[in-house]
Amino acid sequence: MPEAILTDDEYLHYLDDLLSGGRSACAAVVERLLEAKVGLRSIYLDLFQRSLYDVGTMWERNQISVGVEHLATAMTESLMALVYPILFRSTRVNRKAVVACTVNEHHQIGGRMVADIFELHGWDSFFLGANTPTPDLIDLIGRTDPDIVGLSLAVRSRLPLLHDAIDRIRAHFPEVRVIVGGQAFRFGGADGFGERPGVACIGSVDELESLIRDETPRA
Ligand code: B12
Repeated sequence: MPEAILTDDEYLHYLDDLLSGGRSACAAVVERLLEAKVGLRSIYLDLFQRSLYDVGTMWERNQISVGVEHLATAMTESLMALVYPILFRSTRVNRKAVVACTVNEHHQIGGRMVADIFELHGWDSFFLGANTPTPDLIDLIGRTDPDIVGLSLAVRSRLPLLHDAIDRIRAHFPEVRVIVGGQAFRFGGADGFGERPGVACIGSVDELESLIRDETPRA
Protein backbone atom coordinates (compact mmCIF):
# COMPACT_ATOMS: atom_id res chain seq x y z
CA MET A 1 0.00 0.00 0.00
CA PRO A 2 1.44 3.47 -0.86
CA GLU A 3 2.55 5.57 2.10
CA ALA A 4 -0.09 8.10 3.30
CA ILE A 5 0.84 11.69 2.45
CA LEU A 6 -0.29 12.89 5.91
CA THR A 7 -0.70 11.19 9.28
CA ASP A 8 -4.32 10.84 10.51
CA ASP A 9 -3.64 13.63 12.96
CA GLU A 10 -2.28 15.99 10.32
CA TYR A 11 -5.22 15.22 8.04
CA LEU A 12 -7.77 15.92 10.80
CA HIS A 13 -6.10 19.25 11.54
CA TYR A 14 -6.29 20.15 7.84
CA LEU A 15 -10.01 19.20 7.79
CA ASP A 16 -10.69 21.33 10.90
CA ASP A 17 -8.92 24.28 9.28
CA LEU A 18 -10.86 23.76 6.06
CA LEU A 19 -14.16 23.80 7.96
CA SER A 20 -13.27 26.89 9.97
CA GLY A 21 -11.83 29.01 7.16
CA GLY A 22 -8.17 28.62 8.12
CA ARG A 23 -6.86 29.40 4.65
CA SER A 24 -3.25 30.04 5.60
CA ALA A 25 -3.00 26.84 7.66
CA CYS A 26 -4.44 24.80 4.78
CA ALA A 27 -2.14 26.53 2.29
CA ALA A 28 0.84 25.72 4.52
CA VAL A 29 -0.04 22.00 4.36
CA VAL A 30 -0.21 22.11 0.56
CA GLU A 31 3.10 24.06 0.34
CA ARG A 32 4.76 21.53 2.66
CA LEU A 33 3.58 18.60 0.51
CA LEU A 34 4.83 20.35 -2.63
CA GLU A 35 8.23 20.98 -1.02
CA ALA A 36 8.36 17.29 -0.06
CA LYS A 37 7.80 16.53 -3.79
CA VAL A 38 4.49 14.76 -3.15
CA GLY A 39 2.82 14.26 -6.55
CA LEU A 40 -0.04 16.45 -7.65
CA ARG A 41 -2.23 13.40 -8.13
CA SER A 42 -1.83 12.41 -4.45
CA ILE A 43 -2.49 15.97 -3.28
CA TYR A 44 -5.64 16.03 -5.38
CA LEU A 45 -6.98 12.65 -4.33
CA ASP A 46 -5.64 12.10 -0.82
CA LEU A 47 -6.12 15.65 0.41
CA PHE A 48 -8.60 17.65 -1.70
CA GLN A 49 -10.94 14.86 -2.77
CA ARG A 50 -10.76 13.03 0.55
CA SER A 51 -11.61 16.17 2.54
CA LEU A 52 -14.46 17.17 0.22
CA TYR A 53 -15.97 13.69 0.45
CA ASP A 54 -15.75 14.02 4.27
CA VAL A 55 -17.36 17.46 4.03
CA GLY A 56 -20.16 15.89 1.94
CA THR A 57 -20.77 13.18 4.53
CA MET A 58 -20.90 15.74 7.35
CA TRP A 59 -23.28 17.90 5.33
CA GLU A 60 -25.53 14.88 4.57
CA ARG A 61 -25.67 14.11 8.31
CA ASN A 62 -26.47 17.73 9.17
CA GLN A 63 -23.25 18.04 11.15
CA ILE A 64 -22.23 21.16 9.23
CA SER A 65 -24.22 23.95 7.59
CA VAL A 66 -24.46 24.71 3.89
CA GLY A 67 -22.39 27.84 4.57
CA VAL A 68 -19.53 25.78 6.00
CA GLU A 69 -19.71 23.38 3.05
CA HIS A 70 -19.53 26.35 0.62
CA LEU A 71 -16.55 27.74 2.54
CA ALA A 72 -14.66 24.43 2.40
CA THR A 73 -15.42 24.08 -1.31
CA ALA A 74 -14.34 27.63 -2.19
CA MET A 75 -11.15 27.22 -0.15
CA THR A 76 -10.31 23.97 -1.91
CA GLU A 77 -10.70 25.67 -5.30
CA SER A 78 -8.25 28.38 -4.23
CA LEU A 79 -5.82 25.78 -2.83
CA MET A 80 -5.83 23.96 -6.17
CA ALA A 81 -4.26 27.08 -7.70
CA LEU A 82 -1.17 26.54 -5.53
CA VAL A 83 -0.17 23.49 -7.54
CA TYR A 84 -0.49 25.20 -10.95
CA PRO A 85 3.17 26.14 -11.35
CA ILE A 86 3.96 22.40 -11.40
CA LEU A 87 1.05 21.51 -13.62
CA PHE A 88 2.17 23.44 -16.66
CA ARG A 89 5.77 22.21 -16.60
CA SER A 90 4.99 18.92 -18.39
CA THR A 91 6.32 18.48 -21.92
CA ARG A 92 3.52 19.15 -24.42
CA VAL A 93 2.35 16.15 -26.44
CA ASN A 94 0.15 17.81 -29.06
CA ARG A 95 -3.13 16.37 -27.77
CA LYS A 96 -6.22 18.28 -26.63
CA ALA A 97 -9.11 17.61 -24.26
CA VAL A 98 -12.25 19.63 -23.59
CA VAL A 99 -13.75 18.98 -20.13
CA ALA A 100 -17.11 20.33 -18.98
CA CYS A 101 -20.02 19.81 -16.65
CA THR A 102 -23.30 19.64 -18.55
CA VAL A 103 -26.41 21.75 -18.01
CA ASN A 104 -27.57 22.00 -14.39
CA GLU A 105 -24.49 20.27 -13.07
CA HIS A 106 -22.96 22.61 -10.51
CA HIS A 107 -20.21 20.37 -9.13
CA GLN A 108 -17.08 21.48 -10.92
CA ILE A 109 -14.08 20.43 -8.84
CA GLY A 110 -13.99 16.83 -10.13
CA GLY A 111 -14.07 18.03 -13.74
CA ARG A 112 -11.36 20.58 -13.03
CA MET A 113 -9.19 17.82 -11.56
CA VAL A 114 -9.72 15.73 -14.68
CA ALA A 115 -8.69 18.68 -16.88
CA ASP A 116 -5.60 19.15 -14.70
CA ILE A 117 -4.68 15.48 -15.00
CA PHE A 118 -4.72 15.85 -18.79
CA GLU A 119 -2.37 18.88 -18.41
CA LEU A 120 -0.09 16.90 -16.15
CA HIS A 121 0.30 14.40 -18.99
CA GLY A 122 1.22 17.20 -21.41
CA TRP A 123 -2.20 17.59 -23.03
CA ASP A 124 -3.76 21.02 -23.60
CA SER A 125 -7.00 21.02 -21.66
CA PHE A 126 -9.95 23.38 -22.01
CA PHE A 127 -12.03 23.33 -18.84
CA LEU A 128 -15.43 25.00 -19.17
CA GLY A 129 -16.63 24.60 -15.57
CA ALA A 130 -20.12 24.05 -14.18
CA ASN A 131 -23.48 24.18 -15.93
CA THR A 132 -22.23 24.55 -19.51
CA PRO A 133 -25.03 25.14 -22.04
CA THR A 134 -24.84 22.44 -24.71
CA PRO A 135 -24.77 24.86 -27.72
CA ASP A 136 -21.77 26.64 -26.16
CA LEU A 137 -20.04 23.34 -25.47
CA ILE A 138 -20.60 22.34 -29.11
CA ASP A 139 -19.23 25.71 -30.26
CA LEU A 140 -16.10 25.28 -28.15
CA ILE A 141 -15.56 21.72 -29.45
CA GLY A 142 -15.76 23.15 -32.99
CA ARG A 143 -13.18 25.84 -32.18
CA THR A 144 -10.67 23.58 -30.40
CA ASP A 145 -11.01 20.26 -32.26
CA PRO A 146 -10.19 18.09 -29.22
CA ASP A 147 -9.04 14.46 -29.25
CA ILE A 148 -11.27 13.75 -26.25
CA VAL A 149 -14.33 15.41 -24.70
CA GLY A 150 -14.76 14.68 -20.98
CA LEU A 151 -18.13 15.25 -19.30
CA SER A 152 -18.54 15.32 -15.53
CA LEU A 153 -21.75 14.41 -13.72
CA ALA A 154 -22.26 14.24 -9.95
CA VAL A 155 -26.04 14.24 -9.59
CA ARG A 156 -27.51 10.96 -10.75
CA SER A 157 -30.97 12.32 -11.50
CA ARG A 158 -29.39 14.42 -14.27
CA LEU A 159 -28.33 11.37 -16.33
CA PRO A 160 -30.96 12.09 -19.05
CA LEU A 161 -29.43 15.57 -19.55
CA LEU A 162 -26.01 13.99 -20.01
CA HIS A 163 -27.35 11.50 -22.60
CA ASP A 164 -29.02 14.42 -24.40
CA ALA A 165 -25.79 16.47 -24.45
CA ILE A 166 -23.90 13.49 -25.88
CA ASP A 167 -26.56 12.95 -28.58
CA ARG A 168 -26.21 16.58 -29.63
CA ILE A 169 -22.41 16.59 -29.53
CA ARG A 170 -22.25 13.44 -31.62
CA ALA A 171 -24.75 14.84 -34.12
CA HIS A 172 -22.21 17.63 -34.81
CA PHE A 173 -19.02 15.60 -34.35
CA PRO A 174 -19.76 11.91 -35.06
CA GLU A 175 -16.11 10.93 -34.64
CA VAL A 176 -15.24 12.71 -31.41
CA ARG A 177 -14.36 10.47 -28.51
CA VAL A 178 -16.43 11.15 -25.37
CA ILE A 179 -15.64 10.05 -21.83
CA VAL A 180 -17.96 10.46 -18.85
CA GLY A 181 -17.23 10.22 -15.14
CA GLY A 182 -18.06 11.59 -11.73
CA GLN A 183 -20.07 10.67 -8.69
CA ALA A 184 -23.25 9.95 -10.61
CA PHE A 185 -21.49 6.69 -11.58
CA ARG A 186 -19.80 6.02 -8.24
CA PHE A 187 -22.35 3.52 -6.96
CA GLY A 188 -24.58 2.88 -9.94
CA GLY A 189 -22.21 1.70 -12.68
CA ALA A 190 -21.96 2.89 -16.26
CA ASP A 191 -25.71 3.26 -16.86
CA GLY A 192 -25.76 2.40 -20.52
CA PHE A 193 -22.83 4.69 -21.35
CA GLY A 194 -20.56 1.71 -21.84
CA GLU A 195 -22.72 0.50 -24.73
CA ARG A 196 -22.79 3.81 -26.59
CA PRO A 197 -20.34 3.76 -29.49
CA GLY A 198 -17.48 6.21 -29.00
CA VAL A 199 -18.43 6.82 -25.36
CA ALA A 200 -16.60 5.40 -22.34
CA CYS A 201 -17.46 5.62 -18.67
CA ILE A 202 -14.25 6.05 -16.69
CA GLY A 203 -14.47 4.83 -13.11
CA SER A 204 -11.21 6.01 -11.55
CA VAL A 205 -8.22 8.28 -11.99
CA ASP A 206 -6.07 5.15 -12.59
CA GLU A 207 -8.35 4.25 -15.50
CA LEU A 208 -8.25 7.84 -16.78
CA GLU A 209 -4.45 7.93 -16.68
CA SER A 210 -4.15 4.63 -18.48
CA LEU A 211 -6.47 5.94 -21.25
CA ILE A 212 -4.43 9.16 -21.48
CA ARG A 213 -1.20 7.14 -21.79
CA ASP A 214 -2.74 4.97 -24.52
CA GLU A 215 -3.82 8.10 -26.44
CA THR A 216 -0.52 9.97 -26.04
CA PRO A 217 1.89 9.61 -28.95
CA ARG A 218 5.22 7.95 -28.04
CA ALA A 219 8.06 10.47 -27.85
C1 B12 B 1 -19.15 20.89 -2.94
C2 B12 B 1 -20.46 20.18 -3.20
C3 B12 B 1 -21.50 20.92 -3.76
C4 B12 B 1 -21.33 22.35 -4.27
C5 B12 B 1 -20.50 22.31 -5.59
C6 B12 B 1 -19.73 23.61 -5.84
C7 B12 B 1 -18.55 23.48 -6.77
N1 B12 B 1 -17.88 24.58 -6.93
O1 B12 B 1 -18.24 22.45 -7.32
C8 B12 B 1 -22.81 22.82 -4.45
C9 B12 B 1 -23.25 23.62 -3.23
C10 B12 B 1 -23.12 23.60 -5.72
C11 B12 B 1 -23.56 21.47 -4.41
C12 B12 B 1 -24.89 21.37 -4.77
C13 B12 B 1 -25.62 20.18 -4.73
N2 B12 B 1 -25.18 18.97 -4.30
CO1 B12 B 1 -23.32 18.63 -3.77
N3 B12 B 1 -21.69 18.14 -3.06
C14 B12 B 1 -20.60 18.80 -2.88
C15 B12 B 1 -19.53 17.89 -2.21
C16 B12 B 1 -19.49 18.24 -0.72
C17 B12 B 1 -18.13 17.95 -2.80
C18 B12 B 1 -18.06 17.74 -4.34
C19 B12 B 1 -16.61 17.64 -4.75
O2 B12 B 1 -16.03 18.60 -5.23
N4 B12 B 1 -15.97 16.47 -4.52
C20 B12 B 1 -14.53 16.28 -4.78
C21 B12 B 1 -14.27 15.88 -6.23
C22 B12 B 1 -12.79 15.89 -6.52
O3 B12 B 1 -14.73 14.57 -6.38
P1 B12 B 1 -15.58 14.05 -7.65
O4 B12 B 1 -16.55 15.10 -8.04
O5 B12 B 1 -16.10 12.72 -7.28
O6 B12 B 1 -14.52 13.93 -8.82
C23 B12 B 1 -13.64 12.83 -8.94
C24 B12 B 1 -14.26 11.61 -9.66
O7 B12 B 1 -15.66 11.49 -9.50
C25 B12 B 1 -13.84 11.76 -11.10
N5 B12 B 1 -14.59 12.58 -12.04
C26 B12 B 1 -15.37 13.66 -11.85
N6 B12 B 1 -15.79 14.15 -13.00
C27 B12 B 1 -15.26 13.39 -13.99
C28 B12 B 1 -15.35 13.47 -15.38
C29 B12 B 1 -14.65 12.56 -16.17
C30 B12 B 1 -14.75 12.66 -17.65
C31 B12 B 1 -13.89 11.53 -15.54
C32 B12 B 1 -13.17 10.55 -16.38
C33 B12 B 1 -13.79 11.44 -14.14
C34 B12 B 1 -14.48 12.38 -13.39
O8 B12 B 1 -12.54 12.35 -10.99
C35 B12 B 1 -12.50 13.23 -9.85
C36 B12 B 1 -11.13 12.99 -9.25
O9 B12 B 1 -11.04 11.69 -8.68
C37 B12 B 1 -20.15 16.48 -2.52
C38 B12 B 1 -19.70 15.41 -1.53
C39 B12 B 1 -18.85 14.39 -2.23
N7 B12 B 1 -18.95 13.14 -1.82
O10 B12 B 1 -18.10 14.72 -3.16
C40 B12 B 1 -21.65 16.77 -2.58
C41 B12 B 1 -22.54 15.89 -3.47
C42 B12 B 1 -21.84 15.59 -4.78
N8 B12 B 1 -23.70 16.76 -3.68
C43 B12 B 1 -24.83 16.13 -3.70
C44 B12 B 1 -26.11 16.73 -3.87
C45 B12 B 1 -27.30 15.82 -3.65
C46 B12 B 1 -26.24 18.10 -4.21
C47 B12 B 1 -27.55 18.86 -4.45
C48 B12 B 1 -28.62 18.10 -5.25
C49 B12 B 1 -28.06 19.31 -3.08
C50 B12 B 1 -29.36 20.08 -3.09
N9 B12 B 1 -30.38 19.43 -2.56
O11 B12 B 1 -29.42 21.18 -3.58
C51 B12 B 1 -27.04 20.13 -5.21
C52 B12 B 1 -27.07 19.89 -6.75
C53 B12 B 1 -26.60 21.08 -7.51
C54 B12 B 1 -26.53 20.81 -9.00
N10 B12 B 1 -27.59 21.14 -9.73
O12 B12 B 1 -25.55 20.30 -9.52
C55 B12 B 1 -24.63 14.64 -3.51
C56 B12 B 1 -24.76 13.89 -4.85
C57 B12 B 1 -25.48 12.56 -4.74
C58 B12 B 1 -25.68 11.95 -6.12
N11 B12 B 1 -24.63 11.34 -6.66
O13 B12 B 1 -26.71 12.09 -6.70
C59 B12 B 1 -23.20 14.60 -2.84
C60 B12 B 1 -22.41 13.31 -3.10
C61 B12 B 1 -23.39 14.83 -1.32
C62 B12 B 1 -24.02 13.66 -0.61
N12 B12 B 1 -23.24 12.90 0.13
O14 B12 B 1 -25.18 13.42 -0.69
N13 B12 B 1 -22.77 20.47 -3.94
